[in-house]
Amino acid sequence: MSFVTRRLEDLGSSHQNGDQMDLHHFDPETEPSEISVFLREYGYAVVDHVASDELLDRFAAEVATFVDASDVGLDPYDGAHTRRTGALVARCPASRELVMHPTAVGVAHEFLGHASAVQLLLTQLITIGPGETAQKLHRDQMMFDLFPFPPDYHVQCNTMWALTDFTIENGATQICPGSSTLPDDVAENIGSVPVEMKRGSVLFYEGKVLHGGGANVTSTVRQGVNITYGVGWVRQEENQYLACPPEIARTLDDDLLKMMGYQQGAFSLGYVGDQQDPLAVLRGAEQRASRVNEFANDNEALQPFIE
Ligand SMILES: O=C(O)CCC(=O)C(=O)O
Repeated sequence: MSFVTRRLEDLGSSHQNGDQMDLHHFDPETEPSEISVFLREYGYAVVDHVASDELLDRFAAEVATFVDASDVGLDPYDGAHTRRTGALVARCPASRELVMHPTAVGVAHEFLGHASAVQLLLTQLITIGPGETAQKLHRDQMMFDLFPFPPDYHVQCNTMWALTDFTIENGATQICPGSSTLPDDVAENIGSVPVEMKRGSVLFYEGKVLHGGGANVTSTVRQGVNITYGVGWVRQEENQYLACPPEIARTLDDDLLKMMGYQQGAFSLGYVGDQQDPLAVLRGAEQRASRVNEFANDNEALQPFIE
């Protein structure tokens, strides 16, 4: 029996019984490779207790005034009671530790290992307020102009860090496990499951899985730090070069800058001017960008182009 058929039968029977499907949770010591395998099969993975209270308290203090100044959404998709606060790398130094957290970066590299480079696509604190209704379920990869990526080509690897506890009542992300390869009409009918998790836990989900923010029927907010990663050759959802101005970018370390896009996205993508390396240019140095022959060392498919 195929995975999809098995999944549909599981989901069908659990819904008929009125039961809610249990989501699998990993412990924080789990190897990124194991999390990535699960993510590939089910479209999501939850890892408990990854970020410390100390880090999240620092982040919450740094972001608070920006949240107050963020507008609620203008349409049902963004949410009339939901505030989205971006540019986190520039505004909140603590967010840099989340962006570069070894668990997140490890899973992103495992999951997107088919690409020459992995880059940051988005940083956004999503604050779902009381009275918010459920967001329409969607697949994030649709943002790439609805390009029909092949079923086995993953373009992104997303994280949602719980800054508050995520509960069914306060708007926990809703996910349809196993929906990634199903046609929309079938996937929409299998139902979604709320990703309940404690503050400091992180939900991984990929670009093909149906998901959406939940309804908040409590009197308090649900806050999730959405940090997404993608293959190096696509346009970033949040423009990192402008969201983080060069004077702040120059104070950041190389690994974070490379993740933000100050690297080549593939063998001829992202150079500056006369084929200069973007990180070197930011630092005021001169260095030729890598050419196809250097990328060919790691990619056999490029060999014919250098022979
Ligand atoms: O806030 C959430 O739980 C999910 C949000 C989401 O999927 C989106 O805004 O695209």
